[in-house]
Amino acid sequence: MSNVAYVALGSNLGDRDAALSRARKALSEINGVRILRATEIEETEPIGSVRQGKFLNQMVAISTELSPRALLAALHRIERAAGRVRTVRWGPRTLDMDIVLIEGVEVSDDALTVPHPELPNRDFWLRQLDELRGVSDG
Ligand code: A4P
Ligand code: MG
Repeated sequence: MSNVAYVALGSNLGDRDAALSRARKALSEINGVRILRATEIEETEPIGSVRQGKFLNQMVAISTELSPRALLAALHRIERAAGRVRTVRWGPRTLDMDIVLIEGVEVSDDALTVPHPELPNRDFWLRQLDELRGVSDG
């Protein structure tokens, strides 16, 4: 069985474009994951109280045969391979990958909340999600 999931990519340290492109490649190389579509890359002002540089953000739609938890573990491995070091929550990062939404799936436990709780607060996520789902605002 496969599900359609939406994964947000963000980077605000180092070569941000390269980080996103490596993330897409790594995603496509996960067993049981296929990239369906990707949005344009957008530069966004940092959200939250931490003073930091601008982000590049992008969202990809994937089909996945993994469980939500297995997908999260795979994303964490990719983040680690990108040299991500967790310091401050919501702070600067070479690569951040979040599960924004999985069609037809809700998860709420200590390690994973889907849909992502920040979705309603992030205009660019809402816009990118609409774009990937083919919703037009006309
Ligand atoms: N976790 C729970 N639910 C999820 C989910 N749906 N997707 C847990 C991914 N992870 C989820 O995340 C902490 C823990 O959240 C994970 O270990 C996982 O078990 P993290 O990536 O280690 O920490 P974080 O990213 O610093 O915190 P968090 O809460 O994930 O923050 P966000 O939402 O990732 O925000 N400004 C702009 N313009 N663009 C950005 O992309 N991103 C952030 C980080 C802040 N400001 C930003 C952006
Ligand atoms: Mg995160």
